[in-house]
Amino acid sequence: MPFDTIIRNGTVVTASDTFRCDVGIRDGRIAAMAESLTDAPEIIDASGLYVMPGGIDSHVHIAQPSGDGIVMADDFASGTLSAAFGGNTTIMPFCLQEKGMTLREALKVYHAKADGECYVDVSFHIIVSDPTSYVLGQELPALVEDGYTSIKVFMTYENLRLRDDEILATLDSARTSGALVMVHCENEDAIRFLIGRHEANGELAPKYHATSRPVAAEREATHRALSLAEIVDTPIVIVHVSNREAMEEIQRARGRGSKVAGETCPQYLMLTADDLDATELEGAKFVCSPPPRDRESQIACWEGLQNGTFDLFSSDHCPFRYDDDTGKLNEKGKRNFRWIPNGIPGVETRLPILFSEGVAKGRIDLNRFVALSSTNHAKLYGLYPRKGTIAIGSDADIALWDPNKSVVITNDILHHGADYTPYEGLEVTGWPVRVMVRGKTVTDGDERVAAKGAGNYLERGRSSLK
Ligand code: DUC
Ligand code: ZN
Ligand code: ZN
Repeated sequence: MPFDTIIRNGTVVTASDTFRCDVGIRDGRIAAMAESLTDAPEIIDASGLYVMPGGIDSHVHIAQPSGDGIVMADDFASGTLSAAFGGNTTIMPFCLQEKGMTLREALKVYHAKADGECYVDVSFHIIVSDPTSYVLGQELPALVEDGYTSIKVFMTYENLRLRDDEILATLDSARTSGALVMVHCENEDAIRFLIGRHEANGELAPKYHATSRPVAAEREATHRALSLAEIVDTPIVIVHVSNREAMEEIQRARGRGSKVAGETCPQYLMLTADDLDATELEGAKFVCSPPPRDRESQIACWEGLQNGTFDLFSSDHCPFRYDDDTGKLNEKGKRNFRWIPNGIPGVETRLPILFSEGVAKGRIDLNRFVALSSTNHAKLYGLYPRKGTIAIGSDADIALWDPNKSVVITNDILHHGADYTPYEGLEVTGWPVRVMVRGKTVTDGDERVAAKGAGNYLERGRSSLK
C-alpha cells in the first residue's frame, strides 16, 4: 500500500492557495497530493470540508505556577486535549523560570509535567525572570542549539518583570544566540500606582482591573520594548496587543526598519472592559492582561489582522477556575481585584471564533485564516515547513473543517479544565470535525480517538524573523 491514509474529495487550504486535491499520508507525513489517490487502508471522505494545516497556538499557559494557592485549571493532558478539539495540532506553552532557578532546571520541571501526557505536539518558550550572567552567557546559547529557540520577558508583575537594563542584556544575548524574544508590554510602576489609588478609594471590584491597566500603560511599554530592541538590533514579538495605540507603535517601529512581529488574541476582538463590570463577581471571569478595551479597539484589532500589523492570532489560554478557592474567586480575589489571577481560557475556541467572526463574516479570507492561525506561528517559531502547511514532506498535522457547521459555544461542550468559558452562548459557524496529528486522528470532532501520549515534544529551529 503506498499510503496509510488518504483524505479524499476535500478542498485543501494553505496560507497562499485553495485547491481541490486528495492528500496521501505515509509514516505520519504528507506523501502525495493529487487529483485522485487510491490504495490505503484508511480512506477519509472530506467532501464539503476544508483540509487545513492544524492550528498552531504559540501562546498558551499550562500548569504554570501562579503562587498563593492559585492553580491553573489545565494540566498537559486536559490542555492539549482541549487544543485538539479546537482544531490545533501543536501548542507552545510557557516554561517559567522562577527566580533562583536555572533555565535547565525550569525545563526539567516542565518536561516532567508534559512528557507522556499530551494529545498534540508541544514545544516550550522559556519565561526568563532571572537573567543572570550564567543564564544569558552560558545557558541561553546552549539551549538554542538544543532547539529551545524562543523566550518571553515581562515588563509587568513584580516577581516576573525585568528592568530596562535586564531587558537589554536579555535581548543582546538573544541576538547573538539566535533566540526570538516575546515581550509582555505593560508598565508595572504605572499599574502599581493605579492599583494603589483604587485601593485607597475602596474601588476593589473586578472592573478596576481594567482601569488599573490602561492603554497608556501598554502603549508606553510597547514603545519602550521596541526602542530597547532597536538599540541592540534584536527582533522581537509584541504579544497580546489589545488596542490601536500599541499597534501604531509596531507600525512605526517597522517603518524605522525594526524586525517586529505582532500578536493579538480572541479576547481583544470579542470582549470589552464592560464585561469586567458584570453583576456580583462575574467580571472576574474576564480578568486578563492586558485587559479587553472598547469597541474601537476591537475594530482596530480586526484591522491589524487584515493589514498585516498582526502576524499571529493566539489564544493566550491561561485558564483558572471561576468558582474555586484556587482560581478567580479565591478568598483574597473575592474581596480585591488585585488578587484575581490574570488569564482566561481559550485554546479550544480560538479557531472557531476566528473562522466564524473572520472568514464567515467576510473580514478575512481562508488563506489569511491559515496564515494567522498556523503558518505564521510555524515560520516565526522555527517549525516551518515541518509544521504549518499542507505540502509534500510536511507532518500530516491536519484539521478538517466543516465551514457550515453551526455551534453554540457553552462550557459543557469544551474539554478544558476551567468551569466556564468567556464566550458562553456565542454562536459560531465553522467547526473542526476531525483533527490529525502526524497522520493519526486525535479527535473526530465528537470523540477523542487517540490515547494520551500521542503528542510529542518538538525541538525547533531558528525564527524566520531575523
Ligand atoms: N500574560 C500572559 O501572557 N498571559 C496571561 C497573563 C499575562 O499577564
Ligand atoms: Zn503576557
Ligand atoms: Zn500569556
